[in-house]
Amino acid sequence: MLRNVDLWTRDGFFSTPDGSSIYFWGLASREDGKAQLPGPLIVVQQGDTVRINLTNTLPEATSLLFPGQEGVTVDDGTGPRPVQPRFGPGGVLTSFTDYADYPDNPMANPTRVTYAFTPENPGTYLYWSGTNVHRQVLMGLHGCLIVRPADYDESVPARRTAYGEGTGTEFDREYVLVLAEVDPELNYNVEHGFPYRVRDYKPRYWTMNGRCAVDTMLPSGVGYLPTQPYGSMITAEPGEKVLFRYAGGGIENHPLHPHGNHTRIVGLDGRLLRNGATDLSYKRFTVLVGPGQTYDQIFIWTGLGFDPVTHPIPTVLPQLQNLAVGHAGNTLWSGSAYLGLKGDLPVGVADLNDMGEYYFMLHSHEEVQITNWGKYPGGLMTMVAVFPSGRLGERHGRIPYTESVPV
Ligand SMILES: [Cu+2]
Repeated sequence: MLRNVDLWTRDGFFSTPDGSSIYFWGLASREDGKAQLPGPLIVVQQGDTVRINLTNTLPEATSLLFPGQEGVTVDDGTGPRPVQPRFGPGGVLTSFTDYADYPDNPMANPTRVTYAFTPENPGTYLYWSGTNVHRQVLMGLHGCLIVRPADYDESVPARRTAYGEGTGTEFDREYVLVLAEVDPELNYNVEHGFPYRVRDYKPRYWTMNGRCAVDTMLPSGVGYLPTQPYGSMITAEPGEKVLFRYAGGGIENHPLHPHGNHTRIVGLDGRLLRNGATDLSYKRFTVLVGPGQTYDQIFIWTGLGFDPVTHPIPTVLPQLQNLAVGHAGNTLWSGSAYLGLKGDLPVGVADLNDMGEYYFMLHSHEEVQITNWGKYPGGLMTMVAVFPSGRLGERHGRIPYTESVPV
């Protein structure tokens, strides 16, 4: 199937929970749309003909690279040709790939180019600018590309997989976490046309799907974060297979873990961890997501099936007076150690727990990365919420075929 994706580069501002509004460069999926951080999630299928139409409105040339895709072509109006690095006077590398020029360039090169490729392998990929990478990728020109396997069928559990039927990558829900960092000095200097030395790069904010905690836990598409549409809240029911797709969009390492749980890494950089019949998947607690890497993982929470009558937790549970609950005036704790039950909370503490669901953190273990300009909590942090069986509904953690419109 032909999949046509239109992208426009734009500038804009994004918000941080400590009240900052930061200039950035991003991609919009409509001509009159806002730039967004990260770029639009692109979902295609193995074997599709994918066409990415990039229109540049920024004050410098820009481009898109598709690491992991082969045979990428570019068409600037003169017919498709293989992408290649571009060199300026004196043989100086000016771009890792063919670019869309900036609108006011007196050379009058095209400001719109079309990249095309046929994804051969399912998995999770990144896309990002290949021009002035040290500035443009960090300014926000990066995003995630999901390639569904050729036999993907959301309505058939055996075919709702990351890598195809029989690969052990079935999932009930899936979540994408694109990780990056922000040095507001860079953004400020680009905004005002001031010089900036790359070696001075010092991030103060870390973003998960373009947001800093605690905004990461807000729903997708909230109106007060118009340039940061993607939430990172993870929800599941006991025993479900939850696919985590981590993608390293910045230039730092991000060591992520969900508290008290391992994940099984089934795919790395868009490749299934299997050699012939040999399963090479493995379990990890902390996953070090390097720049440009992607990790596909299956997470299963069982909770060991504890029940207050038939299968009690085999220890003496602390009593309320021995717990520190709700020092901020509210709590997500249910008051009970058992899933689906609620218990007493200290007087005056507001109860934010809905139905006895569990919450635990998923965060970076490089601890400066869980601050917003030095203030904890922030940055690369979100929550996993486990709901009682049958109570969550089907629509959480289902990524539709959005952004890439069939022609
Ligand atoms: Cu931790």
